[in-house]
Amino acid sequence: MVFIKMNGGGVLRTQYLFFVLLFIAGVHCCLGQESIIPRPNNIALQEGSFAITPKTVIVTGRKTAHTAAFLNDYLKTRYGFALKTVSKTIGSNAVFLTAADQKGRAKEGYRLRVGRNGIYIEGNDEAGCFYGMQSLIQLLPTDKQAALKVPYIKVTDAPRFSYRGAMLDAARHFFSVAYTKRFIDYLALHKINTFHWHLTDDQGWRIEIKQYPRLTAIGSQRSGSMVGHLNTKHPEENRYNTVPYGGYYTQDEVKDIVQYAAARYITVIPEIEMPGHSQAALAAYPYLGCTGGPYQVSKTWGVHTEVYCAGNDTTFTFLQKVLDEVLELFPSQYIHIGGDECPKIRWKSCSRCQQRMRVLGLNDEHRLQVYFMNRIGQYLKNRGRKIIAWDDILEGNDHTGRRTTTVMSWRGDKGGIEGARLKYPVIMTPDDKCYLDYSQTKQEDSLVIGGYLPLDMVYRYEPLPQVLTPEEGRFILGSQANVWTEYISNPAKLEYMVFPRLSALSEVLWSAKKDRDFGDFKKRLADQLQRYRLWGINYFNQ
Ligand code: TNX
Repeated sequence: MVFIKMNGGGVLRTQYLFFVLLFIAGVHCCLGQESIIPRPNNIALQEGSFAITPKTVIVTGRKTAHTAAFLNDYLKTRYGFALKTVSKTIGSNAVFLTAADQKGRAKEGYRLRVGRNGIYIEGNDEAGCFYGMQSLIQLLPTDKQAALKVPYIKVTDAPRFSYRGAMLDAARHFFSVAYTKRFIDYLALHKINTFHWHLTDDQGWRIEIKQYPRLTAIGSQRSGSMVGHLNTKHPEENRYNTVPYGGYYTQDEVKDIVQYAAARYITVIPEIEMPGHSQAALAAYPYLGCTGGPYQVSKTWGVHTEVYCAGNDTTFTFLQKVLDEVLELFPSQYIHIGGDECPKIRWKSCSRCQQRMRVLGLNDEHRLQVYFMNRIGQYLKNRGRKIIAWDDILEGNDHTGRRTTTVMSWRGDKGGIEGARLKYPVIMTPDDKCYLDYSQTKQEDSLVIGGYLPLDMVYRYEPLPQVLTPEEGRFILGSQANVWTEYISNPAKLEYMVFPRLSALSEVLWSAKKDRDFGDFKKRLADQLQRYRLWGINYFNQ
């Protein structure tokens, strides 16, 4: 554009300027800039660089095998060659990987040193070594053809929060096994350590349960999907297509994904929603609802009236058997049991629910939900697991019981603040700061759910609310990006919504608060976007 508008002299001047800029960029590069995201705690750049060539070896052992494998896979797919792995070497043309497991050192922390004698990554534990390798990856050129020169550098680093999550809603739209793995890779590249997998909802049940085959035979399929936005005020205006939509993960696929994530130090937490957001399960087994149905796997987004019957013991038998299978597949300490947005309309007019309330002396339906969640929570606790639930779990609760639930605060910070004050462990996922299904631009062409959450707002998000005392603040385990997929039907759109906002959140979660600086982040982001190109991510360009 600039060239077309200018006269001849203008073109010359522009060319001159171009070379000056190129020169500055060259100097900039040779002085050894780095652009690691999330920002490490300490970095010291030195003059000189180490070249990784096909002759370089990786010195690795049992504890660092996953790290070596990821690095080699990365080098192979991005630069076309992998390195030989050895258990020791006397040479210095090597990447030395160690995982110390020393008590007293910061969990997931690492030291990375690049110098004349090789590249050394010392993890405080296995995961730490993996994260050191992630930082090393970000020191490599983003040009596939360039020599793999790594600047001499010393990095010491450890994360600020122990829970660094991302949630993907696979229920509203289904993402293939292959793509889900890719998504997990992207999380690893951002030093995220938890993948919260939203597997069931009104619009689809996505996990095979052998004892209840109709959950997938019926519950994973819907007869169409919404076209355009959900209109809650005028439901008669909602429009739908008639394209059958469905998909689910077999148990073998689930195991494969859990293992794939584990090799990247990512824990997969499954979410099995209850008592609301359960219409797909009711469509499969109508006896689980208060009215007995018939029900359909929903085509409409939003909150649904039909929920599991809380008065029927069969509901609990069903959920317990489902969870038995889920526990076999997911070794995670936590199981997410939902608990959000459960209308009480059906319970109010259900004789069995009302009977249960009378017997237990519960004076309203919120209490019945507390009973519901506690009963399942106890079942899981007896099997050595802990539950996570959305902040709705705090409603109607007298908080006399033990704090076995971790609260996921989604309706702003409110639930998290209340939860921490009541001494519940808390994960912060406030919708206005962490919902990556919200629009990142004021002029969004594509369909989005609403809400405005630009990059800098994510970056400036502080998971530790100021109003909490240090004592209360200790209950905040970390934070998580949530990606609900009502209006995200394919990987390209998903990536457009998630990146680069996940870069911003990764820094919120990992880096020291005092080092957070949006201007500095933006500078490093330019390189990160180049890396996104290298990784094939369809990111949103500001
Ligand atoms: C509310 S966040 C929900 C989800 C929707 C989301 C849309 C939460 C616990 N429940 O079911 O997908 O809003 O942003």
